[in-house]
Amino acid sequence: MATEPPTSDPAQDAPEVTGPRHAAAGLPAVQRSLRMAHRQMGVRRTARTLFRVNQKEGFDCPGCAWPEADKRHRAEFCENGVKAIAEEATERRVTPAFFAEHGVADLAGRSGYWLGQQGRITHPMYLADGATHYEPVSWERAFDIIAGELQGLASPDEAVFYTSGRTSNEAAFLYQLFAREFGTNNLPDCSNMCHESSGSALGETIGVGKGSVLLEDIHQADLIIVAGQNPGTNHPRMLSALEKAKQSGARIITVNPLPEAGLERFRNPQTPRGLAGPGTALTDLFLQIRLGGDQALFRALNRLVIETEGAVDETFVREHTHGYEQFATAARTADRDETLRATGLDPADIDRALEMVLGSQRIIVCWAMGLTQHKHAVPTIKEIVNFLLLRGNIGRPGAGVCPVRGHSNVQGDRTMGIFERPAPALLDAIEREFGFAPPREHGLDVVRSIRALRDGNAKVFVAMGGNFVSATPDTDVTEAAMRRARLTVHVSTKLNRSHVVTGARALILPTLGRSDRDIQHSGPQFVTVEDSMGMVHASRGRLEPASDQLLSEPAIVCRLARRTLGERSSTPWEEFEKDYRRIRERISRVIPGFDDFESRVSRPGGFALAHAPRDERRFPTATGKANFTAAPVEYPRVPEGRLLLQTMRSHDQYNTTIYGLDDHYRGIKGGRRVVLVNPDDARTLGLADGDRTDIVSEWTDGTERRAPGFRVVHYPTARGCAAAYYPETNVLVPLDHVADTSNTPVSKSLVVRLESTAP
Ligand SMILES: Nc1nc2c(c(=O)[nH]1)N[C@H]1C(S)=C(S)[C@@H](COP(=O)(O)OP(=O)(O)OC[C@H]3O[C@@H](n4cnc5c(=O)[nH]c(N)nc54)[C@H](O)[C@@H]3O)O[C@H]1N2
Ligand SMILES: Nc1nc2c(c(=O)[nH]1)N[C@H]1C(S)=C(S)[C@@H](COP(=O)(O)OP(=O)(O)OC[C@H]3O[C@@H](n4cnc5c(=O)[nH]c(N)nc54)[C@H](O)[C@@H]3O)O[C@H]1N2
Ligand SMILES: [Mo]
Repeated sequence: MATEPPTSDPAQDAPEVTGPRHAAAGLPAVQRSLRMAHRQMGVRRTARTLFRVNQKEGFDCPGCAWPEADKRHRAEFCENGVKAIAEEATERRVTPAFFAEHGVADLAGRSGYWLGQQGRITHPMYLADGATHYEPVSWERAFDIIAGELQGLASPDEAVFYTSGRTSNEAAFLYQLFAREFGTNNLPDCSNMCHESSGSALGETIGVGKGSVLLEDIHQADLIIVAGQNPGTNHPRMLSALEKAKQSGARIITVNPLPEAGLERFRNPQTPRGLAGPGTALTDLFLQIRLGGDQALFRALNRLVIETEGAVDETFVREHTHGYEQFATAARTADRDETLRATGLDPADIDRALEMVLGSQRIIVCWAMGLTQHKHAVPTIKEIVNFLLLRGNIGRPGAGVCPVRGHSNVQGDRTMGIFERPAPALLDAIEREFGFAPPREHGLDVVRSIRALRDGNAKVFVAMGGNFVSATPDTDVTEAAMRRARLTVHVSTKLNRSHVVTGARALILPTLGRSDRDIQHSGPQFVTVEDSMGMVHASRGRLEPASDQLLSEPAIVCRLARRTLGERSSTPWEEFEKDYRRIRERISRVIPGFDDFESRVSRPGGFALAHAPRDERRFPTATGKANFTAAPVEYPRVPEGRLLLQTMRSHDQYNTTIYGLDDHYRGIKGGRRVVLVNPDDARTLGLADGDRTDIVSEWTDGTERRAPGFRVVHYPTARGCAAAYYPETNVLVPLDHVADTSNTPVSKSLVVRLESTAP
């Protein structure tokens, strides 16, 4: 039976439930975030910091990847961005004295929330083989330890280099360069658990694995479909863009099993009407879909479009697409009863959606984890591409695909070559520029890395940011896998569970965050990032770092590379560390689209990367056209007496970082161990609101996994569906249950039963 990682403290978990809200943001949101900022940073530091967020001369918000508008407000941040910044710019410190007081066993018994609340890590720390406590270590010695372990491996492929999505372009470029010069493509990243399905689907169908819209397109669309995304919590600045679109006449369809407050109504704190008045109603049509029903929904809409005289943009289809006939044949067989079973929707809702689609000239579909973390995520997103292609909604203003990315630079990290399956063209460019032969075999993604660690095939694990053991599936398996490593290394800003579930030896390397000043030999440095819409811009931190022992991420990679590769490498690591312009020079020669990088990124606001489908309706796919695809429709089947569970974020967390215990818009406070169940399902299952249950996931291979001690909350989610927070429920997700093609863990569709326990 699975045990529970102490992400939230079961003993102290006492959720109070007041029911869902129906509007987001407004003055209370600003007040909530300022209270937290004052607690972490004090009043003066708060004011100094917040007015630099997302300004042209300031730093990029470490919150989400939503782009900044060209015309900036004085306060270009949101409630949850403020929380992300307060977490990073906190004045609390985790010092060597802290580690002397708290041994690893002690820390391993603390909740993730508690660990995060202790503050910024100030010194490099080392956990020796068999030691009970981390001890301070010099940077020199830390790099010696890592280099020693790496050099001792039988093959470079026994090392794994993970990246989380806050890492800057400069650091990411150096990190992949180092891994490849060392000799491996084992570069898993958080994308593997996030938008990998989007990249897979878009790459094959439109030829570019990124979204095809800019912020202006959102403002100009006349229909925006938001499917599987909760922007009120996870991309709050997106609500301003949706509001603006509405004010120009756009309509919004929301597709979600949950009624999310942020999509119902938005009170924009930057306008008088939003601050004190009623705000703007956003959603015109709410399709309360069953988990995993989206492919069936879009297939049904596609059939209806095809069958409507004159609805297909035939010129576009003829000139720019491939595979229409085959797709249309498959779509015509879409079965109405099956659609209703898969989606749980009312036929009238589908008709109303069709009417809105046919009445619109410029359609954008936005999505996030609600679509990407399913077994059939890739075909689902391909069906959305089919949907947009049918009416020519890719490659013109106000229309396109809009996967909304998570981490603030997760898209940029991929652009810089953080990918376990690099394109040959990237490797050729690296070889030309740096004169070594990078490995050509594909490396390990997240799930495969865990298997390799579990099976003893990977022995050294290095993480550039993130919290690998808490973010990944099958917590028990993953933790056991990590403990088999010889050495685990984390480049981190804050303490987390991955620092206490370690290999035989472990290192914590403390680094600068986005808001911190970065001064190197040639003077103050800036780094660059790419947002969800392919805009690249500079980010300059100004705060005094948490201690004089911190090194920047680029500096850490450069020193590690020099120490590990030694004479073998002719890469000028020392020059790179001294002056990040030298890194950007190389990026401009290796990564397509970055010509003249330094001067373009020095312009206020930065520049937009080219995107062939968006800019010129050119589709660089295998067929040279945009591809229709005709995958069979799939949806999760749920046996009698079982529910389908999604694992999602509360309003008060950033992935595995728990800010607090207030999921404000869902009206759940003071605890996180809740399972949201439709009241009708709950009655059928004999579960009263407030009952205690274990959540048990059941898999076709006959295995079960258990997360104990959840409070049942009657909540208006779609019938047959349930919801609980991540990462408490990651124990329930089996390592081997992943999306086809993208290999992303299926965190949004777990078949579960709820087992009542004594009150
Ligand atoms: N404040 C804050 N901001 C964040 C993050 C954070 O943790 N906190 N995380 C960042 C990261 S890395 C990411 S990837 C993004 C995540 O942003 P989201 O994807 O918005 O995050 P989730 O909480 O996973 O929410 C999934 C949403 O999809 C819905 N959903 C679930 N399953 C389905 C389905 O089968 N079909 C449909 N149509 N809907 C479904 C859920 O009800 C929920 O509204 O946010 C980023 N921004
Ligand atoms: N069940 C379930 N599992 C999921 C998901 C889900 O919806 N459900 N979502 C998945 C998704 S979308 C994602 S993206 C992953 C997230 O996986 P990760 O990216 O690995 O996790 P985070 O919680 O974002 O990482 C937080 C840690 O990053 C470090 N950090 C913060 N800022 C910096 C910085 O500037 N530099 C460095 N070096 N370190 C920094 C801090 O030490 C902090 O503790 O989780 C995935 N896991
Ligand atoms: Mo993500």
